[in-house]
Amino acid sequence: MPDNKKCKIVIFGAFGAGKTTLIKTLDPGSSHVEANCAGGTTTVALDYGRVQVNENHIHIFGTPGQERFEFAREIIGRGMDGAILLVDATCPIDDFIHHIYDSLSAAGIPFVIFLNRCDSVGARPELIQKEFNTAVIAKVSALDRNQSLDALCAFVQTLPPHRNGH
Ligand SMILES: Nc1nc2c(ncn2[C@@H]2O[C@H](COP(=O)(O)OP(=O)(O)OP(=O)(O)O)[C@@H](O)[C@H]2O)c(=O)[nH]1
Ligand SMILES: [Mg+2]
Repeated sequence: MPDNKKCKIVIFGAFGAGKTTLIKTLDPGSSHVEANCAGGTTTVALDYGRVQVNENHIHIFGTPGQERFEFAREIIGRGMDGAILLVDATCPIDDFIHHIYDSLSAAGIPFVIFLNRCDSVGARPELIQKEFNTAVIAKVSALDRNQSLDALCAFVQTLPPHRNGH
């Protein structure tokens, strides 16, 4: 990524996959619009955080994972330079994840799949990876800042020039 540039990255993924956690880890000063739900919180609007790497500003938006918030995902995604599809590596892939994958592919948005919760005993990233054998994939734990930051930076550096700066 060239110096002195900014880019918009949007994180998509299923309910509870770890999108908000990833943004909190990347930017401890990030902002979140959440509601209480059974045993925790759920995003009901969006997350926003910012990461600066050298002179480059990466603006990161998190989307709600509940299916009824499709309209919010559509709004938050406008003008994005790249996307992260965050997948819980402890659960099987479902139709919702395929829907996001297909939508990003059809729109020609550069995206990477982060296989999350790789710190958990039940994680099976290799099994999930097989379902997306044509996509760029990183194994992460959204609780681990170095891992998450490295994966984010590696992805942003792959963005074509017209998408990694304005
Ligand atoms: N062990 C482990 N727990 C995680 C990880 N990522 C997220 N979690 C936990 O998973 C729960 C849900 O995470 P969230 O970040 O709220 O998930 P979300 O994708 O934003 O969920 P929605 O906003 O409802 O779509 C929280 O209790 C997190 O602490 C991870 O990599 N490892
Ligand atoms: Mg969330």
